[in-house]
Amino acid sequence: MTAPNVNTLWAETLVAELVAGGVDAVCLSPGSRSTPLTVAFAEHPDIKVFSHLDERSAAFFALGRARRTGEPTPLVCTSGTAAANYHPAVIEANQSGVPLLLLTADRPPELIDSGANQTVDQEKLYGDAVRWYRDMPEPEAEPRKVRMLRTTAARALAESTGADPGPVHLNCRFRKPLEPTPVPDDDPAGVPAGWAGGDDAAEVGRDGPFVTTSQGVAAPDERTVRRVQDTLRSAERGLIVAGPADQGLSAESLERLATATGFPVLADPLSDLRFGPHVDRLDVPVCGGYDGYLGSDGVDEWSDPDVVVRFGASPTSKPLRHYLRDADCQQFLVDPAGGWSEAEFTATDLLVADPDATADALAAGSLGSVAASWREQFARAEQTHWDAVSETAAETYWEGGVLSDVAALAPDPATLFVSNSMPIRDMDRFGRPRDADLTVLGNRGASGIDGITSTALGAGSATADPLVLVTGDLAYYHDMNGLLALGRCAVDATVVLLNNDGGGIFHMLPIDDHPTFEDQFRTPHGLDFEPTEALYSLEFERVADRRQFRERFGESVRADGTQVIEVQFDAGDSHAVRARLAERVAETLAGD
Ligand SMILES: Cc1ncc(C[n+]2csc(CCOP(=O)(O)OP(=O)(O)O)c2C)c(N)n1
Ligand SMILES: [Mg+2]
Repeated sequence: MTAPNVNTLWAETLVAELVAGGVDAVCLSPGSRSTPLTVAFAEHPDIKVFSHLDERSAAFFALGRARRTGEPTPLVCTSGTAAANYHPAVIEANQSGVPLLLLTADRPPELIDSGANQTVDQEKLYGDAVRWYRDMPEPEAEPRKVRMLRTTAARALAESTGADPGPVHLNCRFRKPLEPTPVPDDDPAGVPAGWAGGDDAAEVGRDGPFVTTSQGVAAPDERTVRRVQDTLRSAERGLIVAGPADQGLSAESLERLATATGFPVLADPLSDLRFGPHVDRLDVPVCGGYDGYLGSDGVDEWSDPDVVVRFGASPTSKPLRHYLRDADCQQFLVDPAGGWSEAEFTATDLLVADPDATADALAAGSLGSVAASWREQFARAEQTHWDAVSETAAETYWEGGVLSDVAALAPDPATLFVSNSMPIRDMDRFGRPRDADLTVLGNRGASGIDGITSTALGAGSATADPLVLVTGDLAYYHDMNGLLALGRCAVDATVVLLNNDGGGIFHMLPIDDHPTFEDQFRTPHGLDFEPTEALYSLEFERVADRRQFRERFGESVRADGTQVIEVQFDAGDSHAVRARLAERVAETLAGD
């Protein structure tokens, strides 16, 4: 490797090792201090560059890519507040276990706290929200240091992936010259003569990554497997609950466990198990309507489950979380990260092991059979719920009806990103399980309404699937900057914009009748989003009813380019429909 100066050498070495470790894309934002990294990434032939002008959007875009792929896409920004703009996405990545690799450029240490321009304290900027932090030493063409650099690249990738994935932060210090300008080899910023000609591994690297990391898969030990199997075998009313997880339990392992146990499956829309061929193939019901009927009067009389096997994070559905909280039974939580994601404190057993390895090991034994009446109870409740959803959709159009249509009409395959607030709740309640390869993603780690568009577009950039984003109006407003990625990063999407002029979710809270409700909670803004069409070169269309929506949605998912389909609702009316629908289900179930 020939490098004009030590910064170039350092950055090229880091990038080469990341590429050797599997990195094939980067999110770059403009700035001066990051010049060595930016040039090294931009000029690498095997790197696809996603250029972002806004670091907050950049980090959410990288988050979205990682949600879709399970692999980190490095982020590069300059020093100062640029790095702080990564923070919201870092928090989300930390709390939902998504790989991120943050390469923040920084000044040499003597300039910290000196009044130097664009210089802030970037040491451990993201606190405990990262899996690993490293304040990188200043670049130097010294074999031991360069071996450290190569090893650091391998370690950064390993620390951000594996059983407990998350963000990794390397604070990269550079002193001038930052550009690839030649510096004499006897200058401190120069590369010593003969460096490029050596064959030391520090100088040229290895054939492949400098350090190959192999991460084992934790399987439960035999005694644990036997103990859990004994409990499952004696159960009459077992359940499998699949919570949110981007790279969690596979459909194949779920099928094996569900077949062996006969337990109904309650599949969160973010579990990647709500949709897929297993839905029709399994004899046990794969349930998606539980948010609408658990906790209703008709279900009150049901017996509690006597055992629950849970995968993934806490379910999106509050009625399900409460149902599990109130069930006096043994609950096994399988969590490879050992993260104790247990807001209701209902688990009685934590199995720190790989979900597939655990499900497969449990399914290998004979587990007896669960009472048929237990399964039928869920199957009947599901049927009642979905009948009520389609009858209601035929009579009236409400926000939940849009989510029901999106789940039913999304092409196979498709990637769906669903915003926080009511859209994800409505997808949870009204997105009917079906045999289609739908990857449904959301930001439920910290449930922010920021960065939604960018995360969706990042996910879209990592797949050939058609991309659908369902967003609320405040979430759309919050990340309008993210729309620039449509053109700059060449991503197409169908954006379903549910515009109820403010935060419709707040109607569900007791603050609903307080004098401050309108101005400080619902916050109607009256914004007309149509001009985003001209600003971001997309097609914007407002539809008036269900027929129009279904027609435009169907056209858009097959079309090139990006279409924003806005549907306007009154949030109060939508809540009234949700309530009526739930009553209808409860009455039918109570009458059964
Ligand atoms: C960054 C951030 N700020 C504030 C909130 C609090 N919050 C939760 S939902 C919501 C309203 C969202 O409005 P919209 O996107 O229009 O969805 P709707 O409630 O209408 O379904 C707000 C402000 C949040 N979750 N994240
Ligand atoms: Mg809204």
